[in-house]
Amino acid sequence: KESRAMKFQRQHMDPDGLSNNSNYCNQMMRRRHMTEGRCKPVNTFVHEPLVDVQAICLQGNITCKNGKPNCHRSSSSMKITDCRVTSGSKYPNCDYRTSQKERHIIVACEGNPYVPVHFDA
Ligand code: UM3
Repeated sequence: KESRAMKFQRQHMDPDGLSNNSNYCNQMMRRRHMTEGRCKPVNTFVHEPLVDVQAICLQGNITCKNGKPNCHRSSSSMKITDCRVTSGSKYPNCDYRTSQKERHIIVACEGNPYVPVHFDA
């Protein structure tokens, strides 16, 4: 079974990916199996080395949007791509808008080893 840590990597990690084309989200959301059963409405991919994203679990501890205490904010800004389903998108033809950004990101971490399991913001 896929662990929560592996699920985070499938849904949110694309270290070598360049999203410099408007089809990035359409391709990646399908390739990473987030368009099965429904179109996942919002999803962020991070274009930084896995070790750097795992290291966020050791950085500033904050409260998550759901009120749990295990969120962490990256001390540096990171290259990311936000994928957001378009208003005209109709399952099973999931259509996404691709937006490249550089932001501090917030992830939730769990387990031993203490690793990212959820993208909070
Ligand atoms: N989500 C992102 N990026 C955002 C906001 C939300 O990827 O900027 C994802 C994270 C959650 C889901 O999925 O939307 C519901 O909040 P996850 O827990 O599998 O990471």
